[in-house]
Amino acid sequence: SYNVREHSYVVGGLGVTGQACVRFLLQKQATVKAFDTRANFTAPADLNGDLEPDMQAFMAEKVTCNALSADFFDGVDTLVLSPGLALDIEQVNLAKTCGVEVIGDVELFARLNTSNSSNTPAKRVVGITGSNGKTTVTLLVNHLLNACGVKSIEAGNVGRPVLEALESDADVVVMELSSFQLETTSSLVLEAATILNISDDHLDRHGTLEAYIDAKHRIFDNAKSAIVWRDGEFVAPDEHLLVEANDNLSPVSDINLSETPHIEKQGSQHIIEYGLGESSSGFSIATFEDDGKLCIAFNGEKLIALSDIHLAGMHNVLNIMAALGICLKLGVTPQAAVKHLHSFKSAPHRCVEVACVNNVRYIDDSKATNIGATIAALEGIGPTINGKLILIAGGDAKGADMASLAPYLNQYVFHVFALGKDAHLFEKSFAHTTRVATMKDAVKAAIRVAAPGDTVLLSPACASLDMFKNYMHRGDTFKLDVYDLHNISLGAV
Ligand code: UMA
Ligand code: ADP
Repeated sequence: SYNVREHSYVVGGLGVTGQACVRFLLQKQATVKAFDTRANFTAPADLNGDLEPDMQAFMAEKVTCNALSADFFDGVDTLVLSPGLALDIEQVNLAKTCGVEVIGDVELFARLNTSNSSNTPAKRVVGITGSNGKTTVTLLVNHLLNACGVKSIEAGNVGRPVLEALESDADVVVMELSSFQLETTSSLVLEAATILNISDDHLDRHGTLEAYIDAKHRIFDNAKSAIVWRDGEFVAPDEHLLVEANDNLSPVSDINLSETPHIEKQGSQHIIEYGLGESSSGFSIATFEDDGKLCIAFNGEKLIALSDIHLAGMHNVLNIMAALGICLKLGVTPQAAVKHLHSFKSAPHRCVEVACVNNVRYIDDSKATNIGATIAALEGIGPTINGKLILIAGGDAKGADMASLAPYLNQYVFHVFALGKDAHLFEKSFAHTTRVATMKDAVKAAIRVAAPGDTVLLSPACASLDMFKNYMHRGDTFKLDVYDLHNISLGAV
């Protein structure tokens, strides 16, 4: 079994992930030092409250922010790399040259999450990735499981480092996995895995869509089952195989398929499919004779009417189906889980109405950091409103081209006010675009154009980092500017 005391670690990057790794390894008395590539790095104490004394000492003595010396990795066998650091940076190259294994915190979790490495049984883990909807589905699964009496905790890209979840007393870990985390993970055993959808994102780091898809597909490598969107492109575990429940799980690559009858290909009962069309198996949309309403159905059986679902947009119906499928793989039936949908509160900055002034609605969808998310917002909101839709967008497009957004802008949007580094891409793709310098200018301009019945939507299709600390800061700035320009005090709404 894997014992951290038998290894010597370097932690690469000291953000949320890196600090959690250091804290964990110090607690387990492993040998560890760290580097951060930011020359001016100082431990952000406010991330975790005040740092404990051993962490403070570590930050003062064991962190290198300068170029690494040639002997930095002497005696080290494992580099635990943060997801924000690319695999091709010079520090990683040096590690590889020195024969050091490069893994992420999720891989460390995977190696430690075995029943024989401690007295507690391994936690059951489910994994959720995709370009959009990861956080929503992760939080929803966690909510439904807890509501149905399964002690679970959410972790990963959603914000809680996975090693914290390992130390928790939860029985189930619902893991949101980014493509960056999957790149450095190879032995994570999952009860259920899903790639919700794939659209262009993070091409600045992965280089090509293929490389991004490959990273996402690693989620199926040691998954026992998959939850698959029937109509989604690139989301099914095609050549990847699902491993049956087996006490002696080993990575798929080590298994000789012809001699291993317990491994089944796609199409087996280990796949649960879902989609918005009709189907007698898995999750589908159907009407039933009793009331004729459109409903989510499972194996042809009615679960809930769409009109009883409070999350906006058909993309959320897909998210709900995926979540119900994952819960089922943990033994919670869709019939039981669906009863707790209404008590789920969607996360902030995801298509949330933040104000309605003079009958103009202001919607914060700052979390739409790629084109796919903005399309979902336009398709979700566009058909439901009578007035004009005014869009505030722009930021860092991360190498994506706004051309694929153009048809949706043409169909639903009256005018775009474009912000940030890649504002020009909107001008190029949509004639009715005006560039603005700040969020306040964007809101001011939108107010000028808006009439009663109209909707002002912040759904940027871009990352926020060129102008804001993060997407939360961007969404909060939008809301504050809306309030400020209407002379509303924050306490009033
Ligand atoms: N950085 C450096 N040098 C370093 C370390 C970090 O320049 O040595 C920079 C990175 O390039 C990045 C930032 O600092 O711009 C943060 O990087 P990090 O690896 O330290 O990130 P963490 O603070 O550990 O947070 C990460 C995830 N962030 C990223 O993958 C960039 C968080 O997801 C996640 O919640 C957290 O681990 C806990 O698991 C955030 C995110 O934006 C929400 N994820 C991307 C997304 O959802 O699109 C992938
Ligand atoms: P992620 O964690 O993958 O970024 P979130 O749940 O935080 O996903 O949602 C991000 C953005 O994507 C929001 O703007 C949200 O409205 C939109 N979104 C959520 N689910 C989907 C989906 N299934 N398809 C497309 N867009 C979605």
